[in-house]
Amino acid sequence: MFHVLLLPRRPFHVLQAALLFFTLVLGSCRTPSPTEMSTAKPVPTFALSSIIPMPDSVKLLGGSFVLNPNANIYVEPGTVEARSIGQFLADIVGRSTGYNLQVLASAGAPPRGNIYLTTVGGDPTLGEEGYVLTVTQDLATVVAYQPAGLFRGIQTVRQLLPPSIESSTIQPGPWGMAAVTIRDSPRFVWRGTMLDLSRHFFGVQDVKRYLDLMAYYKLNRFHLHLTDDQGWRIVINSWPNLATYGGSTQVGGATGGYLTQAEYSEIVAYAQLRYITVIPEIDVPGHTNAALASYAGLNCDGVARSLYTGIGVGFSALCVSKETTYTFVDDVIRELSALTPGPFIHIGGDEAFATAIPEYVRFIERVQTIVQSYGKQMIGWEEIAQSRLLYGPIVQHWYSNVVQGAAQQGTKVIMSPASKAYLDMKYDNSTTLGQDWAGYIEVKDAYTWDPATQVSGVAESNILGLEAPLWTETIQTIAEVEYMAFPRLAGYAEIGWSREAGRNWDEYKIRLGEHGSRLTALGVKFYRTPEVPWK
Ligand code: TNX
Repeated sequence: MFHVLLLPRRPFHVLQAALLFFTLVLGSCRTPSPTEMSTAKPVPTFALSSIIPMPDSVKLLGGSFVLNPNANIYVEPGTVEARSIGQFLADIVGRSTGYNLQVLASAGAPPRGNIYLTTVGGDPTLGEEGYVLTVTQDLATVVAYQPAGLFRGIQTVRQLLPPSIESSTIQPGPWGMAAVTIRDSPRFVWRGTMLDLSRHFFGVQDVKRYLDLMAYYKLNRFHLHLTDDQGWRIVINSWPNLATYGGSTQVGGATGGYLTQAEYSEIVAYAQLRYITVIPEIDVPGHTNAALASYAGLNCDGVARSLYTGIGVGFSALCVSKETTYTFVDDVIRELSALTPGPFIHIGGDEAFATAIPEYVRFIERVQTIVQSYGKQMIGWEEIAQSRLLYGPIVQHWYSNVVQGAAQQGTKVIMSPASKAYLDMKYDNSTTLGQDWAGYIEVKDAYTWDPATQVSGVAESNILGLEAPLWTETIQTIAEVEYMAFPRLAGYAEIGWSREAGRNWDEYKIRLGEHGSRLTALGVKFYRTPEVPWK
C-alpha cells in the first residue's frame, strides 16, 4: 500500500479528506511486509492520525521503522545541543520501552535501526524551528537548520510512535513508526501560553510539568504572570518584603508562596532545554496590591494596604506621581532582566482603572525607557497602546480594539482574545472551574478562529502569533491547570503552527481524539468534550 499525501498550504478538499480517512483507518492495520511476517503481531503505525500540530507536508512512503531494544540515538560529533536533545528523546522512549538508548556520535548516517539527529544539511528556508523528518525501514532521521528544529522534530517522532510511548512505566511494544517524509515549519514565531502564579501560587515542579506539556505541542513562549493584587511571586533582593510579605497569601486566604531567584533561573533553564522562551511579567501600575501592602511608600497616602485574597480587579494603583515608584520599577526590572536570558520583559499595564488615563499614559511612556535601558523589549497588555510607544514594543491583545492604531503604525501584536483563547473560561455551563465573563469556550470554539482575522485592521503581517493565558483565580492545583488547558492548548498550538488553509475542525477532532490516549499516557486528566471521538 502506498499513499502520497501533501498537506496543506491549500484548502483541504474532498480528495484529501478521503485519502486521510483511508490512511487513518487502514494505516494502522495494513498488510505486513514480508520482512515483518516473521514477527508475532503486526506493527501498528501512526502517521497523519496522530500528529498535532499538523505538519506542513506529510508524505507516507509505505512500510515502517521498528525501534528495537538495541536501538540508539546518533548525533554529529561535538554538537552539545543535539546531544542533549537526543538525551531528551532517549529518556522519554527509555521509560516506556525499557530500552537503554545511548546517545552516540556519528559523522554521517549511522547504522540501520537507529535514530539520527543532525543539523548537517539543514534547510535554512525552514527557519530556526523547521525540520525534515524522514522515516524509512532502516532509519529515523531528523535534519534541521538549528537545534530548535531538531527539538521540534523529535516531538513529531514521539507522536509517530504508539501512544503508550508516553507512559512513565514499561509497556509492551512493538514500537513502530510509519515510513514517512515530513517537512515542517511553523506559521507564527510566537506560540505561547501564560500561567498566573499570583492568584494561586504554583511552584517549580508544577511549572516544569506545564513546560513539558507545552513542549509536546511545539509551543515556544511561556509567559509567567508573577505579580498581581493577590501575591508577589518572585524574590527581588532590593525590595525583599515583596516576596516574603506580598507573597504570603493567595486567593481564598491560604498560604501563598514565591519563587527564589534560583528557582526562577531553574525554570528558565528547564524551558531553554525545551526551546521555550520565558517572558516574566511584573504587572504595573494596576494589579499591584501585593506590592502596595509590602511597602507603604509605594502608596500616595504613604499607608500600606492590607493583603488581598479576593478576585476583584482594577482597584489598586502604584503612586505614579512619586519618584519612589520609578526607583521601585527600575530595581525590579533590573533584577528580572539580569535573571532572564530571553529578550522580553512584560510590564502588564492592564485594567489600571485606579489611575487617571493621562497619568497612566505618562507612566507607561516612562516605564518603556526603563525596560529599554536594560536592553529588553517591552511587552504590555493592549491598554499600553494608548501611550506613545517607542523602541518597538509588543502589544498583547485580549479584549478591545485599541491595538488597531498601534498595529497600523507597525507595532507587533500577540493575539490572546479572551473570548477565544482564555484558558480560564469554562468549557460550558457544567464546568465547575473557571470564569465565564468572556463566554464559554468549548474545544471547537478554541480551535475555529484565526488570529489574522480576529481584529479588523490587525492582519497577519502585524501579528507575531498567539498566546493562551491561564488566569488562576479559581484554579488551585496543577491537575486543575491541566484540566482547563487540555485539550484546548493542543488546538492553540495547531493554530500557531499549522497553515490556516489546511485547518478543519472535522479533520482535527479525529486527530485530537487520538491524542486522548497520548494525554492519558502522559497522565493528563483532560476535559473529555463530547465534541471529540476520544480514543
Ligand atoms: C482579566 S486579561 C485580566 C486578569 C484576570 C482575568 C480573568 C487581563 C489582561 N486582565 O487580571 O485574571 O481577566 O479572566
